Amino acid sequence: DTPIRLADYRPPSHLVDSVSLVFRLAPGETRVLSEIRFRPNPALPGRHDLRLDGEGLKLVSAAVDGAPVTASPDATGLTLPAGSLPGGAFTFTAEVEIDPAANTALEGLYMSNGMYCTQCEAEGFRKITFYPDRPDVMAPFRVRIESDLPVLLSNGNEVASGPGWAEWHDPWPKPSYLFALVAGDLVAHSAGYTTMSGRDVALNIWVRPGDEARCGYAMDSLIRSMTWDEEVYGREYDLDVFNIVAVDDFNMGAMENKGLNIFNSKYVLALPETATDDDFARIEAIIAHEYFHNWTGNRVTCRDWFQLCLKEGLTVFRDQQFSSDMRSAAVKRIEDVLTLRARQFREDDGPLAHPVRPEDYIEINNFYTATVYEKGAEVIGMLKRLVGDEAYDRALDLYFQRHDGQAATIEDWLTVFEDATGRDLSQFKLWYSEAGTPRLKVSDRFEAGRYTLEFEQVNPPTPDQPVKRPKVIPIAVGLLNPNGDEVVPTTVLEMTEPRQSFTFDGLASRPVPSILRGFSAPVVLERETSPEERAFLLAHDTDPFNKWEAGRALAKDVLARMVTEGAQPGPDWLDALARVAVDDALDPAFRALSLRLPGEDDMAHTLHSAGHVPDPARIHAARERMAEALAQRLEPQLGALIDALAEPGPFSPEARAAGRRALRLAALGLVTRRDGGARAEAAFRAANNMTEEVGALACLLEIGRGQEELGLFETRWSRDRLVMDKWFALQILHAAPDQTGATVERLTTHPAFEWKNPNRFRSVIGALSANHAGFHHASGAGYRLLADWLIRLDPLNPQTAARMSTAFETRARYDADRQAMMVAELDRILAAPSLSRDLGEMAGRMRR
Ligand code: DPP
Ligand code: ZN
Repeated sequence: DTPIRLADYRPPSHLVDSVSLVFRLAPGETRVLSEIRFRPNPALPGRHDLRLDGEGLKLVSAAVDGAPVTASPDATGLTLPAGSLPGGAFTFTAEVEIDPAANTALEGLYMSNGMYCTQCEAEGFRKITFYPDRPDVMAPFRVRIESDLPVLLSNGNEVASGPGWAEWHDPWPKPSYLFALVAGDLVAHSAGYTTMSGRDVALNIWVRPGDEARCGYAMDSLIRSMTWDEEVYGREYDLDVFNIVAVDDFNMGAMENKGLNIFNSKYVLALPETATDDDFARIEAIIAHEYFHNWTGNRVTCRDWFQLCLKEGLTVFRDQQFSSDMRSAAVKRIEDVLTLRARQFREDDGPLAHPVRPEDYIEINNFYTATVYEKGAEVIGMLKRLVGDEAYDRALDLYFQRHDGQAATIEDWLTVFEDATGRDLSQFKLWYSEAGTPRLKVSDRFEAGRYTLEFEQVNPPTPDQPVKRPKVIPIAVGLLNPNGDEVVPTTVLEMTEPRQSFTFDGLASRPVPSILRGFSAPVVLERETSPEERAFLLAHDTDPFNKWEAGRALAKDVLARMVTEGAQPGPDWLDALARVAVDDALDPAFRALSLRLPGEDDMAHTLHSAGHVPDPARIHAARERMAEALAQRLEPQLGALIDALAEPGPFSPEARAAGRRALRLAALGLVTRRDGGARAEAAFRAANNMTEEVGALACLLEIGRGQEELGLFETRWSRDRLVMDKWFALQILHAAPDQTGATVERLTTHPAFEWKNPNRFRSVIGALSANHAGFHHASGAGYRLLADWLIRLDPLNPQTAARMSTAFETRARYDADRQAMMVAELDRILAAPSLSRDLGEMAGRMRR
């Protein structure tokens, strides 16, 4: 498979003025009739062949202006030679047959539990009909659906319907990846919304009968998203109806198809008894994310797939802003940084590292990554920090004004900021073109009232990018007096050189610096700091992110010494954490995050970066000892803490109540290590919501108990797919390292292990790779199991198989034996007889 390169981009030979489609739905043989109005692209003089993408289509007939097409399709499409085309505009018509019932890849038109559904991003539309399936070809679509199913949906507004058919018209020109169609026996949870200019919009969340009572939180999130986008970005919705459909079989989280968002049902359906607080938070964020795409993605789309971060980075940034406004901004920031480090820093550190805007790919589906999404959002956060909030708002207004209706590039995006602010962003642009996480080294000195911070940035090499240039790094800094008062409030230093110093004058004594406040840039801060200084910042920093970070760094230092030197956790860390745990002046959610110990994968990464070869079993054992020590230290306070945090009254999914539950469960986890599980068993039985039910069960599983509760849980929830996903995942996530493989083997023979369902597959096989010590067990059983299942899934669903193969991306951290076993598994994958392009590219890159 040959790579596609950004440098090879060519504008389309023809533009599309309108598309009209008819779908005659039948599970095994759906007919798709298309009528596409083309005209030569005026930007390209001369006459050109027209290449139409098409894969797996049975061509029944095709014509240009009524004259039959004589060319025949190849494996990836159909070429209409220039000589066979009229000089001006013309109409291409085609009839093709497709087989949605046989579509297990869940890309294009497929079936899920008797319902028809589409997923066209990135290149699924070519599995529906012949078309220039590229985002820079935009057109209005008219769609007629013929089927006996009661609900027939497509993009835009419904214009007519009758028994067995419906017609939809989407007036907004869109690329084919935003096309969607749904047909099924569905019911709607409906509401209305009046936009800022007074237009009424019908809102519907379509689900299977029986699920309509579970849509309330998603609908509420949608309405809050619509309001927020009007208030904060001045963006109004632009159709008469906004439809969301929940589907059980879906490769990703959700999809922003114009006017018809399609969601993985786990990000729509929620009741307090079935969904955890984390589920509620994710539903809110993803509903917002897809809705926000209506402007950042749909109205302004991407010229080509290399520009994916143009819509994804910006839309993640917007959904993060939204969640911060709805919840605690400090807690949201900490959670986002935890995710960034766990996924993106890890990716940047291994063979899959790539720039936020990649320069080549083999399969674009492999680039829906933490780097494009999460680092893409960080880059926008930095831009906003550098230009300031007011200039950011002006730039965004200009962006929408200038590029509405266009397929744009990162260059367009940065030019908007340059024009709005007068800044030169050529150095800043390196954040888009160079992979890797910069290291920021800091040293400081104090003399005669002058405090100097000296920074050095090191930009390590990544695959294919041996040499890097210095980045623009916004470093938010505050200074504290030794008595804990802030003497210099947060100031953003703009670093542009490899080494750079910044001075602060007029200080009475040597200050304590709080550096990279709010995690102002996605870099690794390297600074030799004493435990005392970390404890001081944990107690006194006014920046909540750095306050948490100080505790985190302290915990990681302690854990690292426990792993490498067999040390015991010292009183410094235990005392500092104990103070935070019972400090009622602090937000419970913040306290819960502070009590969360560093993850084992994170520790393996940290130890490897510090020059050690991480031993997963030792890391696991040390982390266990750390939890025991904390439980022992806090034991006298835990009971009272748990009782004080009990939530009287009905369940509320709001952040305040969720934070109290999080702290309560953190305390319960510690108590369980002391009381043998008595309190957790009682909490499990008393739970009236899924957060506490699953939280108490996890506490028990952590100490090797909970078998009886697992049985009760299974009996109670065996008919609920989403809840059963949790049941599968929990047992594997909390299995002891030498039990993980056996637990996976047992659960994969469970009758409810429907491995073709991506959620269920992820809940078992994804949980395997998320159990660090279990997956990296010295026997190699974890590696073997993962490879077995990837090889099995790949021929059916290459996208999900490829996504889950990234468990092997950390290979280089480990010892020679483990590396050899991982290599052997990657080789076995690469030798699989029907290896997909998706998994082939991933395994190939990880094998290098
Ligand atoms: N464009 C989709 C999203 O990120 C892909 N899953 O929202
Ligand atoms: Zn998105």
